[in-house]
Amino acid sequence: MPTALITGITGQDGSYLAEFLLTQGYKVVGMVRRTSTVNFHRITHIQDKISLVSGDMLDQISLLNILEEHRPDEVYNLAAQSFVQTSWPQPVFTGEATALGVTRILDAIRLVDPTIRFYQASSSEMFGKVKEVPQREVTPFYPRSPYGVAKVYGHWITVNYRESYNMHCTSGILFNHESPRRGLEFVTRKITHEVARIKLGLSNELRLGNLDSRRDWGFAGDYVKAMWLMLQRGTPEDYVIATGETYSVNDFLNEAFGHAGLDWHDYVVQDQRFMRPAEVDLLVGDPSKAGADLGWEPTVTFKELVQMMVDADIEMLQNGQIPM
Ligand code: NDP
Ligand code: GDR
Repeated sequence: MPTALITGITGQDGSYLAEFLLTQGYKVVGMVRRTSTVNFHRITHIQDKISLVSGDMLDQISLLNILEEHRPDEVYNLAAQSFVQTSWPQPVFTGEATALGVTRILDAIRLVDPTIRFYQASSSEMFGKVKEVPQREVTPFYPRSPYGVAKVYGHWITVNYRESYNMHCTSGILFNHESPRRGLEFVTRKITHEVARIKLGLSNELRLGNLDSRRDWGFAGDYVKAMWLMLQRGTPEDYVIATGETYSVNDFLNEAFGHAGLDWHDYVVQDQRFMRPAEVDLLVGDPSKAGADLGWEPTVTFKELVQMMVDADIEMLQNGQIPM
């Protein structure tokens, strides 16, 4: 039975990846950081099937000890300060967790067992002010936030360990992927959760920032499978994972409110607080290399994704559940 270590298992992707690896027969070890309140709501349903260990991307010793004790075959490094907007007021913390954290875990792997296969959660935010459309593995980076800069560091240190130490290190350049488990602060979930509240008479306003930015939105459940496929390759390489389609925040609003029988113009207010100091206007990925090498393709359309999220939020509120 192969063993996989997931950092960031309490996050959106960590929970889907853990579920997927269990179906593949893995022993799943998840690293969680100490918090004063337990935040295992995304993994409660599988908690008896996985092992949780305590560690932090800021603490090298904890990473070394976890690797020594559990000797994983594969490490999926999903842990990060992942909210772009927070990276401006917290640029140093973002760099510590999202950039230097990658070096900490890579070097711990090098010391404990350099044959461990490693996946790094790179991001389309690295393309930032895009240099070509659509973006491919070879498109130059131009990050537009401290988060994007930190991810570029994480990306290149992963490539560097692959080339310096001949380690099986892969960087997946994933475009935005969403689900009913998406954090409430990200624009898609913020919209679908508020649509549900408005529909149920609990709210009558949604305050947003830039409605014109365009993203390539896919379903998180599809994207974690691509992470695993990358580590099964004999030769480690980097891959863009995306749908190849782009929609604006406006389009998302139309679809989400429309699905609930509402008109977003009646509820949405633009608010300066949610505007960013620098914006990434347009992202759209070209996943053809992943299609050719990994046989990967997305299975959920934009419309299906939005409807899935709205339906899940309405159901969650109707059942009185705490939002994930
Ligand atoms: P989330 O924000 O949902 O999850 C982030 C995870 O990282 C959480 O489990 C969090 O723990 C953990 N974490 C944060 N800081 C630390 C730390 N110092 N030590 C240990 N754990 C820490 O992100 P997603 O699941 O959406 O994304 C997963 C990864 O993929 C991230 O690296 C993100 O940057 C990247 N990515 C995501 C994309 C997306 O569209 N979702 C696209 C491209 C890349 P806690 O629960 O305690 O906060
Ligand atoms: P992003 O996701 O920055 O692309 O990063 P987010 O959903 O936060 O923003 C997408 C776009 O929507 C605009 N926007 C708003 N965003 C938020 N959060 N809140 C608002 O009120 C709002 N109004 C408009 C933003 O300006 C932006 O243009 C996500 C994260 O998961 C990263 O970790 C990951 O690397 C990238 O996707 C790929």
